[in-house]
Amino acid sequence: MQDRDAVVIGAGFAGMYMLHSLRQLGLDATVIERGSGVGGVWHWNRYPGARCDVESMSYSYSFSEELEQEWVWPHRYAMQPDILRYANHVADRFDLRRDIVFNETVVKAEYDETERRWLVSTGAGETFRCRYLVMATGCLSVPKVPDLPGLERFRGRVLHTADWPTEGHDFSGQTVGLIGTGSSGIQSMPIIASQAKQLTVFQRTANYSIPAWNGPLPAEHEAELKRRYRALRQKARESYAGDYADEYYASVLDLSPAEREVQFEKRWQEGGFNYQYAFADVMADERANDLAAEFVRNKIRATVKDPRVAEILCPKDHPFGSKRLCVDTEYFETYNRDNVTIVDIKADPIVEMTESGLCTSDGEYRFDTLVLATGFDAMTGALNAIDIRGRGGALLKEQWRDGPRSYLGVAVAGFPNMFTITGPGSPSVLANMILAGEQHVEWIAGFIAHAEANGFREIEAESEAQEQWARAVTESAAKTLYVRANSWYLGSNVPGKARVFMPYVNGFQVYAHACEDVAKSGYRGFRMS
Ligand code: NA7
Repeated sequence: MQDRDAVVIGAGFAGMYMLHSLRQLGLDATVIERGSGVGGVWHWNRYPGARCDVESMSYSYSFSEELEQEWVWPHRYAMQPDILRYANHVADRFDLRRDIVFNETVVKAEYDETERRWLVSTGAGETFRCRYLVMATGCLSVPKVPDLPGLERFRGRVLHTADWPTEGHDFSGQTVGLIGTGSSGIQSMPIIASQAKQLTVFQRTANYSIPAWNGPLPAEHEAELKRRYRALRQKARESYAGDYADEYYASVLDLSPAEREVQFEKRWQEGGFNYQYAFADVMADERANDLAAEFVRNKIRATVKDPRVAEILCPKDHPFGSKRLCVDTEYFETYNRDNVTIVDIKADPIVEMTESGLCTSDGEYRFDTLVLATGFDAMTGALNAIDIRGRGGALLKEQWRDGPRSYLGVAVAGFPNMFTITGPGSPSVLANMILAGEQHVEWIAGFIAHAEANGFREIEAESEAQEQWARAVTESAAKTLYVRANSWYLGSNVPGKARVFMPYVNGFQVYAHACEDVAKSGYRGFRMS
């Protein structure tokens, strides 16, 4: 048994900063990480084309001015190897590794009410006892493998984008099947197609995607951003998506048809998420959403030469942005290659896997390698994978059977001294994840400092505050078009998972102010003893 002031689970960006912040409070903390290195999602998702959809100058830590000034991002949007290099640099620069235990999976965390301590056990049989437990387990860290009948029969190689082999995989000369056309499928597909002899994409739902227009970050532009970094970071903290690029332009419906086309085209040419976030009514009004969606569909029709393929690729059964928007590099263009085929598996469903490929109702498709870009058990998957037992031995997973409930996305009633970073009920997955993580870490560290200074041994969300927050999360989502898709935001991508909208949709800035207010009020909604 090892005693610590705090245990943090997960050494992604949130976990690393949490460790740094706990040290600054003078606390003795250990991070337990199941992977062999830091970086979390960027450690596992090594598939070709993996890239961040938030610009790199924004998707980076803001807590250290020296760090943000010295680090050089080579591209406008950072590729996975660069982000992982950055994570490793941070771990070294702040000497974090000495307090991180790698290659250990936490299987159980149990609250001892008498001692007011958490007992955290790993699969290797190690137990840590601590006063504070911080779950930095990530929102997209449990890959989802689809239940394909006969998958075990397939003789070729199966790769999941979120569990990519460290040594990589060369598709040269291979025939490849790809299932999944979310962000991971859309990012990896053009690169797989450029290497493979033949690629067949099995698409269940067509997705909206905006070009990234990625490229080298010009040195003068970088220098200019670095000069204005403080102001830009502040702007990001006051924005909906936690990104300094985020700016409300206008309501789509207030624009004349001609002006609308100009504005859609402008955002399209800028690339990335701003196409969604620049317009105030796109996620709130169906008519505005339809116009934004049709503009994207027309771009697809203008890009993909075969009209039949273009129509398969045009999303029609969910509102624009209601599934996480994708940001691509030549995704639609790649369907013009001779070695790429698309199969619409909604029209022609997969029946079973075979030894050499898969069968749909139309016949067999053969391939050497199957790539699963089939997503994650998002937001609650990693928390529910651990046997977390709070007051009275209550199991978190059981408590969340009908959907997760938390106070501010950081704390759960009945689970004292435990915090969740970017947990369900927070806006993190709709925002810049590094900034969202920083905001949580700073708030949690502030609360812990408050508890330490006042001699509180137990701090816990009150059920009533939690219920109020959970209601606000659900009710605000219900007013938007986000709830109109079968997305991972709603848990509907995982069979049997409760259909509850998990992120807080009112914006990062509104959320951060709510957290600040709670802190300023002396932590309203928490019981402290
Ligand atoms: P996503 O966005 O959840 O996409 C998963 C894709 O896999 C999506 O197209 C799914 O179709 C498809 N899928 C999942 N299960 C199946 C089965 N059983 N059969 C066929 N197709 C299936 O995951 P990503 O990894 O791409 O991205 C996750 C997040 O990472 C992303 O949102 C960003 O935040 C970064 P469906 O739409 O469910 O019909």
